[in-house]
Amino acid sequence: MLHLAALLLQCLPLAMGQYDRALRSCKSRVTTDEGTTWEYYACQPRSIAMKEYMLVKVDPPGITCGDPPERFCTHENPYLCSDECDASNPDLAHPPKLMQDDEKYGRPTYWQSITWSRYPEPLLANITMSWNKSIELTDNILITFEYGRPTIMMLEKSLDYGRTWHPYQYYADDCMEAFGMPAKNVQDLSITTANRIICTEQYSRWVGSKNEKNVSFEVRDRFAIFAGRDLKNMENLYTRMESMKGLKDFFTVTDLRIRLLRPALGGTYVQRDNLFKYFYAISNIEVTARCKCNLHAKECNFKDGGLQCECEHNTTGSDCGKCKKNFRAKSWRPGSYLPVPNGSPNICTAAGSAFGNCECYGHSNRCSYIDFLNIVTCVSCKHNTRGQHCQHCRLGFYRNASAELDDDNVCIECNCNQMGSIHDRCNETGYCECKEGATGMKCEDCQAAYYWKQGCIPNVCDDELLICQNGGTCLENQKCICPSGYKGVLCEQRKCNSEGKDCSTASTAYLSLPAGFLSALILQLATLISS
Ligand SMILES: *[C@@H]1O[C@H](CO)[C@@H](O)[C@H](O)[C@H]1NC(C)=O
Ligand SMILES: *[C@@H]1O[C@H](CO)[C@@H](O)[C@H](O)[C@H]1NC(C)=O
Ligand SMILES: *[C@@H]1O[C@H](CO)[C@@H](O)[C@H](O)[C@H]1NC(C)=O
Ligand SMILES: *[C@@H]1O[C@H](CO)[C@@H](O)[C@H](O)[C@H]1NC(C)=O
Ligand SMILES: *[C@@H]1O[C@H](CO)[C@@H](O)[C@H](O)[C@H]1NC(C)=O
Ligand SMILES: *[C@@H]1O[C@H](CO)[C@@H](O)[C@H](O)[C@H]1NC(C)=O
Ligand SMILES: [Ca+2]
Repeated sequence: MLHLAALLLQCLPLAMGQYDRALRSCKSRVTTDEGTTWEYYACQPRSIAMKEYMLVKVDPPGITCGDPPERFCTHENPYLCSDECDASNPDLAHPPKLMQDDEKYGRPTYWQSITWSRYPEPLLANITMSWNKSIELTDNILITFEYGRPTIMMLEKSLDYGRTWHPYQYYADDCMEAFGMPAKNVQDLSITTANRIICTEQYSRWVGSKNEKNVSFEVRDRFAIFAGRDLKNMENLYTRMESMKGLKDFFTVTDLRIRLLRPALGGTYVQRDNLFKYFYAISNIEVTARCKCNLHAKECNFKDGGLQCECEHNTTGSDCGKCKKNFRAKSWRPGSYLPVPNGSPNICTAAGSAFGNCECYGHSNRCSYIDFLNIVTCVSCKHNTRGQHCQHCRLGFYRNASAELDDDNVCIECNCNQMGSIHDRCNETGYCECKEGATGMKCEDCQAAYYWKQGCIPNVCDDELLICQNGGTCLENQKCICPSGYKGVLCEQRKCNSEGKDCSTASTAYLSLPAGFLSALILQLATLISS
């Protein structure tokens, strides 16, 4: 079996098919003296034309031509502006879906933008392609432009379903001028720079709109850096994918975005008197890739509106990215391309089959038997877990109630405010235990009548109960600034001067009554006297 696969690899035509035909089975039945059992291998789905499954969005709104109807002309025929784009007429409309249709017969169908009538304001458009699934590119991305390729554009990618975007490749007729980057070709790259983001001038110079229509993102040429010109030595590529950090991810995307930044100019500067010949038109976007299934599936099917791996090896998830329930004796691992040619399946094993009956929820790879307790326990629980089955959170962490017990992020740090809390532990809902005067989930706030100064300190004065008397003003709840002639914490005492013989009696009276009460009393007296 092993030898046959290796033999097949060497004899197949040396095209994409070779890369594709590797690792096509996840298991096979083997017969030994003891009977029949299964043997498991790393496996991956075949690569397919992904344009069929992509969701295309064009931005900004209103960038598609035809609403209102518009005339345009071509660089080849710049003074014959008889072509028309009209969104309401199916024969003259150029909606985005024409970038991904099948063109078996006749003339190309294409999406087209409005013309550059707002020159010199730049004519910008984004074309975003989404799969809602991680996919791994296996061949060049080809974008086919009718009426000339853009002078400046770039390709971006996302690995997280469109939340964050990263440049993938820059394209310009003058890379230095457009992006401040030196021009490079993928052929200039080496083993250590194979996943470098470059700017290329190869697809942006004017060569006539009929001669060269494609703009490419060169996946094959990058593979060839490892596998040789004719992609004969794919094993070397696989080996590198396992060992070179970021190489596998470089070819993985969930979304792609073409940013069109300046249309074809026909080999000359912009002619302001005829702006009808500047626009974008794309007839096809070819993305060849396979579903990313972490080498745990050989099929990937369109289901419930999206592509989904048919996970084997007792894995699950849209990318087979975790172990099935009850198969979490060890942490999940992706399959490996190594050793060639069959790789390693790294299957998920049933709890109980590895060592006694010890489930560790994927937070530990090791169990150990404790003699005097007569139990088997998980060793070195990871992800801030603890306990016999790594089923509890370490002190200073609390359980995320909406996460499964085997989630890597099941334990969330308490993050108690050091000044405001008694210790760094929290209860099951993440609340910390607060020192006197502190409040809030993390004890980061103060209760009323306290102020924050490396913890919560009781107010000396404020606007409610501890009001500064006799016209004093409260400074940051920390002290009353008294007018001259008064003193005391709340300025409640008259300063004694040489003739003030009442002042000692007055101050005793003041002191024996609460300040608030006293001010209310004075106020009442004053109203009595004045009425
Ligand atoms: C295109 O997308 C980029 C982010 O990837 C964004 O900054 C830019 O504003 C978008 N342009 C248009 C015309 O929507
Ligand atoms: C994306 O795929 C996931 C499952 O893989 C599904 O739950 C979700 O609804 C999909 N989202 C969209 C927008 O289709
Ligand atoms: C351009 O790309 C298309 C696929 O979209 C392909 O059929 C065609 O042969 C390519 N043309 C050139 C010149 O590479
Ligand atoms: C997965 O689990 C099932 C039992 O549910 C078992 O029959 C099968 O052999 C397991 N597969 C692998 C690859 O371990
Ligand atoms: C808890 O887990 C859920 C599900 O995995 C996740 O969506 C959520 O962000 C987590 N909450 C926190 C606070 O990390
Ligand atoms: C955690 O503490 C907060 C605040 O004291 C309380 O409201 C909550 O009920 C507590 N949760 C549990 C599970 O004890
Ligand atoms: Ca088309």
